[in-house]
This record gives sequence, structure tokens and C-alpha cells, in this order.
Amino acid sequence: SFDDAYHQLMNRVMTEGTEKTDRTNTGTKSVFGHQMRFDLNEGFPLLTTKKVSFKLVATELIWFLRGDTNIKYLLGYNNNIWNEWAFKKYVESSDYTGPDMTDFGRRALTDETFKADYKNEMDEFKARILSDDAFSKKYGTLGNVYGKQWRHWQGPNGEVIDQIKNLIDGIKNKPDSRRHIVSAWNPAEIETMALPPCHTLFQFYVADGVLSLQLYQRSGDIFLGIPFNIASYSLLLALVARECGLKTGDFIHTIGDAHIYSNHYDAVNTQLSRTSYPAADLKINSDKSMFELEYEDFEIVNYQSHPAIKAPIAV
Ligand code: DHF
Ligand code: TMP
Repeated sequence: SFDDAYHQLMNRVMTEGTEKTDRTNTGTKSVFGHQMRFDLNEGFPLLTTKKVSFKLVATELIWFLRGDTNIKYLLGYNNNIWNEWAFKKYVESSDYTGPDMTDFGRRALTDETFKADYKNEMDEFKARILSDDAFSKKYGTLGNVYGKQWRHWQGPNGEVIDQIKNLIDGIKNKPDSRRHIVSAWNPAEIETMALPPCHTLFQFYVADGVLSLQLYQRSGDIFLGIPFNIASYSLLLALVARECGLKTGDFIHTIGDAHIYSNHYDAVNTQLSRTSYPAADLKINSDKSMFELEYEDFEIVNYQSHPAIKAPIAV
């Protein structure tokens, strides 16, 4: 099952991983270089040994494809997965006058009084992003992250490069090309990003009318991020195949620094003790082009899973 490949990765890192400090001061165990392969003809790879929210995955992918980099769109779907990184930019700015939020992610884990303050400030921040246009323009944005690079890469002479449109044209017109590449890693703009892209570069491949996709992910949070990344790129593969009139083949997930955070070990062991269910299926109930599709056009059928497992995210 799809879960097997993921469980193998968790097992590998738990048993062979090297302990390492990291940017977030949480501590991780990691391996460098791991590859998983998911054949989309076996169903849709939404993990079943914990519940993964397809809604959060799909609304995030549509947000990328719209070229959007502002969390306001996500908040409209009650998708909170990027809040901390926008909030961080706000509380580090001179416009923020509330209680000190330095290192809020880690402090909220051990200090109950602080946790309440943090929650208050975050709730206010979210409400303001949704209701105050000027505020959301300034503080809802994550900088020149995925959406910007995918759809509006800034060329040296002021031209704007739409990598996704170019990709679709390329796959349709020159399927054999070895240049079906999209890069989110724009070295000139890394400084402007709330978080440098984790899913860095991807490539499509066509053979015998079948489309495959390989992702190079430079850094992978195995417990929280990777389940989303697997589902997100599998959905992207399905969308591009549909757009180009091709069948779906494999999603190949190649990860550089594949790590488990030290405060996820218990959660990982819980998940490893579970047995997988049969894979779910993806349905797209619309004829619209991939650029016009909305979350409501997608449906995940026959998704049976174990319960969600909560774990803190390293900011
Ligand atoms: N930072 C770190 N440390 N790890 C990440 O995986 C990560 N991912 C980012 C941004 N920064 C990151 C964007 N993607 C969640 C999943 C994916 C994601 C961000 C957050 C997450 O928290 N998932 C939880 C709860 C989701 C919810 O219900 O809100 C989960 O249990 O899947
Ligand atoms: P880093 O920039 O120091 O590598 O931290 C980024 C963290 O976020 C790292 O734990 C990987 C994780 N991450 C994912 O696993 N998947 C994602 O899609 C994103 C955005 C981040």
C-alpha cells in the first residue's frame, strides 16, 4: 500500500537517522537522500494510518496554482497551515505592539500563560487578515514563495515567466522533452521569502502516453509536511495529466534532508503501530481547465483512515 513506502521512511529515520540540531532548535533525526514511488493507478496516496485533510492539501495547491502568496485565500477555507510564517513577519515588524512573541512556537509548548497570549494575538492577526485589506496586503503575504515563482518568475529584463503555462505547453507540444521543469528555488529572491521553498524543483516525463512526476524536496518534515507533500504532488500530477490528455503514472518523491523532529517520536511510533486501509480515489467533477478548478470540484472517495495524530510544528 501507499502507506508502506511512508512507513519505511519513518522506520529508516527512526533506526538509522543521525541526531542533528536544526534551525528551529527542536532537534531532529535525519537521513540524507531518500526516494519513494507512488503509482497513481493504485489509487490516490492520501495516507490512511493517520487522517490527512485533503481539503487543506487541495486548497494549498490551488493557491499555488493561482500564483497567490497571501494567506488570506487559505484562511477563507479555514486553512491555517501557513499562519505561523506570516505571523512571524508581523510580530517582528515595528507595527506590532503586543506582548513579546520572540520564539513563539517553542515557548507556547512549555509556558501555559504565554500560550494563551500567543493564541490571542494569533486569533486577532487572523481576524485582521480577513477583514482589513491594507493589513492583509502588508502582513498576509509570505513573500515571493511558490505561487510567485510558479506563475510570475521575474526575469532579468522585467519579463514575467509563467512556468506552469510553459510546462503545460511543453508537455502538449514536445512530450519527449527532457526539460519539463518547474523551479521554486530562485536564488535572487530567497531573502524575500518567509520560508525558502522546501519542495524545490519538479520534473515531468512522458512515455507511451503516461505522465510521471518527480519532485526534489530539499528538506522534509516527515511527520507533518511529507504526508501533505505526497498528496499535493500526486494531485498536481493528476491535474496536469488531465490537462494534457495523458494517463497518470508515478509520482516519485526524492527528499534531501529527511528528518523527524524530536518532539514527534511518540507520534511516529503510534502511527507505525497502525495497519493501513485500502487507498482512496480522487474524482474531479468538472470539465474546467486546471487553472479554473476550485476545491469544490474535487472529491476524495472511499477514504478510510485511522484518526489524526496531533503534533507541534517547528517554526
Ligand atoms: N515547517 C515545519 N517545521 N514543518 C512543516 O511540515 C512545514 N510545512 C509547512 C510550512 N512550514 C513547515 C507548510 N505545510 C501542517 C502541514 C503542512 C504544512 C504546514 C502545517 C500541519 O500542521 N498539519 C497538521 C495539522 C493540520 C491542521 O488541521 O491544521 C497535521 O496534523 O497534518
Ligand atoms: P528549513 O527551511 O530549515 O529546512 O525548515 C523547513 C521545515 O519545513 C523543515 O522541517 C521541512 C518542512 N517542510 C516540509 O516538510 N514540507 C513543506 O511543504 C514545507 C513548506 C516545509
